[in-house]
Amino acid sequence: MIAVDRGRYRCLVDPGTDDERGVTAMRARELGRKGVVVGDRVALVGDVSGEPDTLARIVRVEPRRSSLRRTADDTDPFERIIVANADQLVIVTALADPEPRPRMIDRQLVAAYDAGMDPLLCLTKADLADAEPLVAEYAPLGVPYVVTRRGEDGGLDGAEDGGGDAGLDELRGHLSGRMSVLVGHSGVGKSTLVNALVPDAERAVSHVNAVTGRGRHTSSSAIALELPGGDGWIIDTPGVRSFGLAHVDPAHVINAFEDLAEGAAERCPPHCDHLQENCGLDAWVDDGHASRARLDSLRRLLASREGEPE
Ligand SMILES: Nc1nc2c(ncn2[C@@H]2O[C@H](COP(=O)(O)OP(=O)(O)OP(=O)(O)O)[C@@H](O)[C@H]2O)c(=O)[nH]1
Ligand SMILES: [Mg+2]
Ligand SMILES: [Zn+2]
Repeated sequence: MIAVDRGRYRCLVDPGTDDERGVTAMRARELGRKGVVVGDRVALVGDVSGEPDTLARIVRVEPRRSSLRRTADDTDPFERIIVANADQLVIVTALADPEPRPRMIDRQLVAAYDAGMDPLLCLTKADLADAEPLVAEYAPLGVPYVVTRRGEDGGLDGAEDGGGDAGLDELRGHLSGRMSVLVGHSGVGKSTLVNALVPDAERAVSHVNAVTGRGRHTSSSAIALELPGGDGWIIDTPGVRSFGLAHVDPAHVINAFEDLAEGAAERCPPHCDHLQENCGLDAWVDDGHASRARLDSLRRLLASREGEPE
């Protein structure tokens, strides 16, 4: 399923074959309360010809390989699945307009680790501010990153003139052959990236308010688009204000840190949240098994689950 609009689900049937076609479907009653989200693999019955004015029915949702979830805030027990079956979470952050918010990045990293997705940091608008300070802050985490900018010709990272688009090319390399989902605050440039990557995407992008520099939630629903040459999929999502993490299990987060997970298994008391005095990871680091910067970063991520959501 690649897009949903007012109860109508757009599905791609027989992808990659000569019979590939878009089919519009509705939920069948037998689905019950089960949600269908972008990225889901579904079974269709009824008219699956894809002809105009035809409507198929979704009767089953296949088990998900991954689900990206968030809650409205940290106390909200009701979690929403945003996207299913994605391999990679591209955390899009503008270097300016809007200002980067490291706490939001941290929370999205936690969501990626919890979902078992590979995170990628995408720092946009490098034409407005230097990427170096933010890159340095995230270096201990070892999260891969790319930096993009608008070139003088108005194209993203000089993509328009066929030169100087190193950042965009690097991004293409990371996206190749997988299903990736772009997340981030409104106005950071997610749809702009999608338009640069998928020539006929025609995603609406905001006209930034010159006073606030803020986008106005231009994209209103998630959509999956195939990259040129069938080289993977990219999912554009609407900007979110917060990324509630009520559902996250800290054990999933530490499992993303191999060097520290081993120490936690050996040295920590049961159910350690790794934030208290009796945590065994300080000694693990003192003994030279991992760096202090790594532990500090892990603790910052774990702590990002506490307090006010951003
Ligand atoms: N200077 C500069 N502006 C950019 C860059 N990338 C995007 N923008 C601008 O930022 C504004 C917001 O871009 P969008 O692509 O609509 O942002 P979005 O993340 O899709 O926003 P939502 O759909 O609201 O979540 C637009 O005016 C873009 O032209 C960049 O690299 N440099
Ligand atoms: Mg958008
Ligand atoms: Zn511990």
